[in-house]
This record gives sequence, C-alpha cells and structure tokens, in this order.
Amino acid sequence: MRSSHIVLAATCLFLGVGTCSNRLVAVPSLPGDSEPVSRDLQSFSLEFAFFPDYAGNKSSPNLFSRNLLQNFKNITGVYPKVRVGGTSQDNSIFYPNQEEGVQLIFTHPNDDQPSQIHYGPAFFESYEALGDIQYIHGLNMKQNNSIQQLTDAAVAACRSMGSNLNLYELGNEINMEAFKYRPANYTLQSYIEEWNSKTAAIMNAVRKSCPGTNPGLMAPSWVIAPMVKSENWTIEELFKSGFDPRNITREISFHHYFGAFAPPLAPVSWDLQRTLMNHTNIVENVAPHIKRAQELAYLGHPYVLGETNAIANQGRNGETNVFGDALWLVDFSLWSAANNIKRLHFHQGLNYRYTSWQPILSKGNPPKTRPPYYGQIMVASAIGKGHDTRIVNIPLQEDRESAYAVFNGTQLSKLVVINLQAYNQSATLNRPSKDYQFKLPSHVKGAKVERLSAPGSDSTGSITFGGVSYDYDLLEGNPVAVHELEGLVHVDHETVRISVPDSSAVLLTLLS
Ligand SMILES: *[C@@H]1O[C@H](CO)[C@@H](O)[C@H](O)[C@H]1NC(C)=O
Ligand SMILES: *[C@@H]1O[C@H](CO)[C@@H](O)[C@H](O)[C@H]1NC(C)=O
Ligand SMILES: *[C@@H]1O[C@H](CO)[C@@H](O)[C@H](O)[C@H]1NC(C)=O
Ligand SMILES: *[C@@H]1O[C@H](CO)[C@@H](O)[C@H](O)[C@H]1NC(C)=O
Ligand SMILES: *[C@@H]1O[C@H](CO)[C@@H](O)[C@H](O)[C@H]1NC(C)=O
Ligand SMILES: *[C@@H]1O[C@H](CO)[C@@H](O)[C@H](O)[C@H]1NC(C)=O
Ligand SMILES: *[C@@H]1O[C@H](CO)[C@@H](O)[C@H](O)[C@H]1NC(C)=O
Ligand SMILES: *[C@@H]1O[C@H](CO)[C@@H](O)[C@H](O)[C@H]1NC(C)=O
Ligand SMILES: CC(=O)N[C@H]1CO[C@H](CO)[C@@H](O)[C@@H]1O
Repeated sequence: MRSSHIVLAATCLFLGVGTCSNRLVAVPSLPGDSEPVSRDLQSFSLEFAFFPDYAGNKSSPNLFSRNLLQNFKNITGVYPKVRVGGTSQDNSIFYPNQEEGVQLIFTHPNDDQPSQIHYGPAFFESYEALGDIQYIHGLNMKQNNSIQQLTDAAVAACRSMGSNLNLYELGNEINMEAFKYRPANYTLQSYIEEWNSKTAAIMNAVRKSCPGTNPGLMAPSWVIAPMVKSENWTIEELFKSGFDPRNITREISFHHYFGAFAPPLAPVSWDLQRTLMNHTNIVENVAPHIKRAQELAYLGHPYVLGETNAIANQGRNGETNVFGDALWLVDFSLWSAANNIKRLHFHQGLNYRYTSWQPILSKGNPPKTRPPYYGQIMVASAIGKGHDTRIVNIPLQEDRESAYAVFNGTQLSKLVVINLQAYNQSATLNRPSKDYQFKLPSHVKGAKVERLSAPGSDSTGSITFGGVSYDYDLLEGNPVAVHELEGLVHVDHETVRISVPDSSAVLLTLLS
C-alpha cells in the first residue's frame, strides 16, 4: 500500500485544498556559538523499579529492548546512555544477601509504582543484558539510617558494572521531595551538607573497592515542572553555597515535564494541541534550561535533562501514548539540541502512559513499540553518524509548525519540517497540508525524503519513519520496510518544495 501522504501532497499542490502556505523560506546561516550535537542526544531514563522488566537479566535478556536500543547505534554509531533511577530510586534498598534481583512492594496493586524496592546483587545482571551501554546508576538519598547501606550499593554497582558504570546519581528530585521526608527545618544548606558528606563516603568506598574506575556524579537531578514550587532552592545558590567542593560532578542534570497528569485536567485532545503540539510552548518550556546552562557554563560540565518526558505522573492516555506526542518529541529534541542541551533522557517505566515501548506483557498490555519511539528514531536519523553535526532552528510564523536545518560542519546537509496541526485519524475531511519552499545552496541537486507519519495525531499504531516500522509484532523491534520510500525531490532554481500533511514531519537529506 502506498502511504497516503503522497496523494495528500498532490491534493495540496494541484487542487489547492488545505492550507498550503507556499512561502519561500530562507535557511539561516550557522551562528558562531553553535556547538556540535551529541550523537546520544536521544538517551533514556529507566525507572529503577522496572529496570529488570526492560532489560531482563543475563540468562534471559529482553531481546525486544536490546533491538530497540541497537537501532540507535546503527543510526548514530553510538548507543543511547541509560540512567536507572527516578522516584523509585529513593525507595530502593540494596540487600547484599537477597537472591532475587528485585522485589517490588506495592501499597495498592494498581499503583503506577511500588512503594518499596528491595534489590540484591542479581539486579546488576540486568546491566549486562542490553549491550555495551554506558549507565548512570541511581542511589537512594532519602534512606537516612545507614551510610553502610549507601556505600554497599555503590560498591556493588562499581564491582559488577566496571567500565559500563559512567556516573552515579544521589537522590531524585530532592528540591520537590525532601519536604516530604526531611524535617521542616531542612534547608538548602542541609541538603548541601548531606550530599557532600554522603558522596564523600561513596567515593572513598569506591576508591577502595574498585581501584582503577573513576565514576563521577550526575547532579543535582532537580525537577522543574509547573507543580513544583521550591523558590529558595535555586541552582545558582546551590553552587555558590559550597555544593560539591571536590568537583566530582561530571554533568549538571535537571528534570523537565511539560505538565502533570493531575487535576484540573483539560480535555485531552485540546491539551495535546495546546501543550505538546505547540512549538511556542516548547520554546517557553525549554527557555529556563537554556538560560541556566549558559549561567552554569563556568562550571565546565555538560548540561543534560537527566529525566524528561511529556506529562509528569507517567503520562496521560490520549495525549502521551499517541502520535502527536512523537511530533512533540521531535520538535522538543531538535530545539534543545539547537540550544546546546547535551542529552535528553526520556523516562520509561512499565505500563507508563508516555513510555517509548512496553517491554513485556503486563496488566494486559502486550509488548509494543509506542509512538514516542518513532519520534526518537527520526531525531537520531537527523543527527546521524557525523562528529560535527550542528542544528539551527528555522523560524516559522505559527505555533503549529517548526523547521530545522542540520549542518555537517558548516555545510547544510538536512532539513526537518514538522507540521504540528492536530489531525484525527477518524476525520472525514481530506487531510490538509502545508507547502514549504526552502532556498538552498547551489551545490544541492536533490533530496531524499523520509517522513514520520501515521493515520492521525490520535493514532496509537501504524506509525512509520521513512516507510520503516519497528513494531514488536513484525520483527521484535528490528526495522521492517512496510512502505516504499518516496522518490527523490528535485531542486529547481536552488529551491526545494515540500508538502507536509497535518500531523506529520519530514526529514530531507540533501544530495549534491
Ligand atoms: C545493525 O548493525 C549491526 C552491527 O553493524 C548489524 O549486525 C545489524 O545487522 C544491523 N541491524 C540493522 C537492522 O541494520
Ligand atoms: C532472570 O529472569 C528470568 C525471566 O524473567 C527469571 O525467571 C529469573 O528469576 C531471573 N533471575 C534472577 C536472578 O532474578
Ligand atoms: C531540625 O529539627 C530536628 C528535630 O526535628 C533537630 O533535631 C535538628 O537539630 C534541627 N536542625 C537544625 C539545623 O536546626
Ligand atoms: C524562602 O526564604 C524566605 C526567607 O528566608 C522565607 O521567608 C520563605 O518562607 C521561604 N520560602 C519557602 C517556600 O521555604
Ligand atoms: C501555544 O503555546 C503558547 C504559549 O504557551 C500559547 O500562548 C498559545 O496559545 C498556544 N497555541 C496553541 C495553538 O494552543
Ligand atoms: C571540574 O571538573 C570539570 C570536568 O568534569 C572541569 O571541566 C572543571 O574545570 C573542573 N572545575 C574546577 C573548578 O576544577
Ligand atoms: C561531513 O563532511 C565531511 C567533509 O566533507 C565528510 O567527509 C563526511 O562524510 C560528512 N559526514 C556526513 C555524516 O555526511
Ligand atoms: C479530534 O477529536 C476530538 C474528540 O472527538 C475533538 O475534540 C477534537 O476537536 C478533534 N480534533 C481535530 C483537530 O479535529
Ligand atoms: C546515616 C545518615 O544518612 N545520616 C544523615 C541523615 O540526614 C542528615 C541531614 O538531614 C545528615 O546530616 C546525616 O548524615
């Protein structure tokens, strides 16, 4: 079956149906301060409690997860980095004598997360199941009755993970959580003293037990989200007040969500358009991180979003498990990359409503590649294998559209256009599209066309990028071509013309 966008593009061009803007857009030149984009921009954060469900273990690795991660390596040449942490990290206790890898204790069986996690040495087998991946292992800061428990966990990690242990993290979203389990007089200064003394104990234990390894810390892993109000906890204040005197931090990590799945809830399809499928809103949400990254550049650490996703509290059905979320993910990722944010760890958990894939059958939900994964694959494809890739936003007029230029060194090499106008798969009207013309350098003779498409922004399946499906049911997450690739587009008079249906995106790879 030919994909429908070809027909729709023709409708736009020849019959004039829809909102074909037909403007000639100039591609901005590369600004002097642009930095190369990390090939592992698309990275992951796996909820601590559910890491074994995602990874499996040595004797039975989760091949589906392994395939989905391997796809990134094939596209960019490097694996995503994986942080194992989240709220459940601060409810996890390491028991050196426990035989089972992990025991999850749920307060209510239908809760999204267990209230307690007990893990033993076998938990670390999961780190060997997915491939040669660099990990960030989360340690519990909330637990406050034994330093030994903390250092045992750190030592178990460095002993079993060796060089695959990239960083530790101590505590999750303390700027929001500390008030729930520390006394009322717990201040920023208390936090600084606690973090400094606990990380000193961790590093001493690691130096003794794992000589030759040198893992640092990802910190402070605070969260910025609409519901978090911790006005006296600013990172500028943190670093000015004696945090990390030994400079063991290697990466500054913040967490970010675009909203929360909590009352009052706006209608879901309205929120999808308003909050996620909205370039202006993405720009506004990322702005504080861009500013903070610039202000903290003097520290000499990369700035990453160590845990992020669309809507906090594990997402919202109809908004984060649908194709519109994949389009949000592409725009959010490219905007962040264009503004020197080094990595985005998209948070994952079993049965979560925003997860990129469901790794095993659980609560009636079968293993499945979900829409956000396809957005991640498109971003990875835009970045590719180059070591000097730079990304620049191409300003457009509306909230519901977005475009980027990708450079190899100083040479324009790719274009991305995202049409963020919601389109329901059940709609009966012809699918409208927007028509763009870009002015290109004279050496460009044509372009390869790869589209991110689905029946609608509310689709949970039938998604492809470049005609390729990564569905579990086809080949367990390996790529399968299900649509023919569209023919090359020609470049006439140094101009390329491309039609982008509502709720879809396109990657043009320029050919000389
Ligand atoms: C990915 O790359 C590996 C190693 O080069 C190769 O063995 C494998 O066939 C590739 N997979 C796909 C789906 O291209
Ligand atoms: C490894 O995974 C298999 C399959 O889920 C499970 O039966 C086994 O108990 C796990 N091993 C450990 C040590 O947890
Ligand atoms: C905070 O309150 C606790 C009792 O809840 C007390 O033991 C501790 O000394 C107080 N700390 C400071 C810094 O005032
Ligand atoms: C912030 O600090 C000020 C001054 O110390 C204090 O009055 C205020 O209550 C604090 N706010 C919060 C939310 O702790
Ligand atoms: C997009 O977001 C901006 C900023 O939050 C808002 O002002 C605007 O109304 C939104 N546009 C749409 C189409 O929802
Ligand atoms: C701290 O370490 C980082 C590398 O992780 C380095 O770039 C920075 O200059 C160091 N800062 C100080 C004050 O030594
Ligand atoms: C980038 O340009 C360099 C120099 O022209 C070339 O060798 C390299 O293959 C290009 N990389 C990509 C990913 O196109
Ligand atoms: C999609 O369907 C929902 C629910 O029926 C409706 O509220 C929304 O306006 C529709 N959106 C578009 C873009 O047609
Ligand atoms: C054993 C332990 O972890 N104690 C810590 C409890 O928390 C306070 C700060 O609130 C630290 O100072 C202690 O070291």
